[in-house]
Amino acid sequence: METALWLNFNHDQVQMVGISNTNNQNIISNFVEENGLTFPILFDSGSSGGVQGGDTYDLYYMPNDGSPYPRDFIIDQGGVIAYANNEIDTEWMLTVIYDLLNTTNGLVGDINQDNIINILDIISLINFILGSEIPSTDETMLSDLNQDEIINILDVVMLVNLILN
Ligand SMILES: [Ca+2]
Ligand SMILES: [Ca+2]
Repeated sequence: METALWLNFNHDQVQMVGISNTNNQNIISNFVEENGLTFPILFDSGSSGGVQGGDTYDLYYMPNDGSPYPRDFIIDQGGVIAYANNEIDTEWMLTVIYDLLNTTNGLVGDINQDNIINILDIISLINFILGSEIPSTDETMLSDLNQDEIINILDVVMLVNLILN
């Protein structure tokens, strides 16, 4: 989550928050430290301070189900839930995020704009990075996969992952 989602995207484009099911600061701090997290963690109010969770946890808790409550959500630009899952599925989350970004930006990663993301787009991207081709304004936007306003090897890595997935 930290590296695949939070660190990969410009935070103007994609915001990520964790929601703790406890208000026990020691438990939260240990979790943050163990996992090297840098995204904000929110409290679930109403927690007793143990690990039983607070008001929101209680609302969504489903006893006797495999996993007791949905853990991961993606909320779109209009405030509508676009994804909810009770198991971690980073690849699926990335696909949903790209779909949401693409509704306003064109097909990010499709640098030659032929509606397919494939090896030809990787070749164009590498040529831009090496300076052997100069990208147009559109191509610059489509080449910046992680939306950090720099075109570099990180965008190549994301494009390769997008094609392989
Ligand atoms: Ca293409
Ligand atoms: Ca970039």
